[in-house]
Amino acid sequence: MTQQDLQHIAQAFSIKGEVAEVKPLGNGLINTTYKVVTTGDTPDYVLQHINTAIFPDVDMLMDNIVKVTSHIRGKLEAAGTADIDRKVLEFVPCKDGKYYYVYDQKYWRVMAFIPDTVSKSGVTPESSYIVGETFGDFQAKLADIPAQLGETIKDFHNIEFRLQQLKEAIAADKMGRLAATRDIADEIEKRAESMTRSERLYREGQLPKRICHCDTKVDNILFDKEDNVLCVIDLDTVMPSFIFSDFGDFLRSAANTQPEDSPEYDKIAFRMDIFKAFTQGYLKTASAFLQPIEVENLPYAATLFPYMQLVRFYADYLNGDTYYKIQYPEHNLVRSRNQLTLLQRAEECIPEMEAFIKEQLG
Ligand code: GN1
Ligand code: MG
Repeated sequence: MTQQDLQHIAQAFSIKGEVAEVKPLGNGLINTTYKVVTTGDTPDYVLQHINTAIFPDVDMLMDNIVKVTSHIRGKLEAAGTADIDRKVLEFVPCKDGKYYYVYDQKYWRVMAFIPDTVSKSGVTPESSYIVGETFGDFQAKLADIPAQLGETIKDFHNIEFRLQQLKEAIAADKMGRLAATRDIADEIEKRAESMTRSERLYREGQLPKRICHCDTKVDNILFDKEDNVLCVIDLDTVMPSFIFSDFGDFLRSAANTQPEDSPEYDKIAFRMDIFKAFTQGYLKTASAFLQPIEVENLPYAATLFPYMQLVRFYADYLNGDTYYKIQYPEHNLVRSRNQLTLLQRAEECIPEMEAFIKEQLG
């Protein structure tokens, strides 16, 4: 893309002011991001190329995002919140009213740039508390959204679907990798009944789906320079799911003492200090809307996500590594054994998790 192309794309949106320059911004792994600098004192913008290999339905994607950001904005306005433009993302439509622009067969979108922000990464009990509080608040604000949202990645966190994919991978055993790793298949099978309970409860009408973020981590929060939370970002995976998605997937990565592809399985522990800090923050903002069945199943959620990731990594290993990028031939096998170990360590903590939640709710 030349500078001229990028400026042309930016001008297709209803932005204020004249574009002076479009320059690279950040280092996202999925979408490519630029900053649109305007001349004079008009606001700046963020221009993003949408990765349609992962998010093929751009109409659904942008429709979800606009519904969610508008609903949150309405809540902030009703509460008389100050500085609303810093507390929720604002997407800018094109001159034809659509929230994306197609150029050279690529899909682009624009949002307002929020100046003077700080991003964080890494895991501490303090940051985990903030992540819990912030994403609990995000779910709380969206708990009464009247609009229907679509699944931007269909069946993304549906464990029955993931087990079905694994079943097919086992039946095909394309690479002949099953025999030597059968212990993993057995560990998965032995838990299949108990791990699919969320989907059963949903079918029985006992467990709701709500609007979840589905990529809960501190990197997806913008802070101001005084370390106050401004807003949640990276809304592509915002979709209907069980609240377990935001709760469990955060802990899957944050509470593991090792990276998810570490082969040092004996060093893997489930960090209860992270669980406690995160859960405390989460319950502070989410307990007002959570139903008892959701709260009761939070420890289950903490085991469901290592389990689901185990199923996904192992299926990909059996299929010949077609989904997750690998650096060496056994990479997905190592990831699988890592997640299996994390699952076992998390299972051992369930009584302590239950006691902690009970204590929190008094
Ligand atoms: C993928 O691309 P990344 O790392 O943000 C995957 C997640 C998995 C994660 C495991 C769209 O996320 O669901 O938990 O890898 N995202 C997709 O590392 O499949
Ligand atoms: Mg991600």
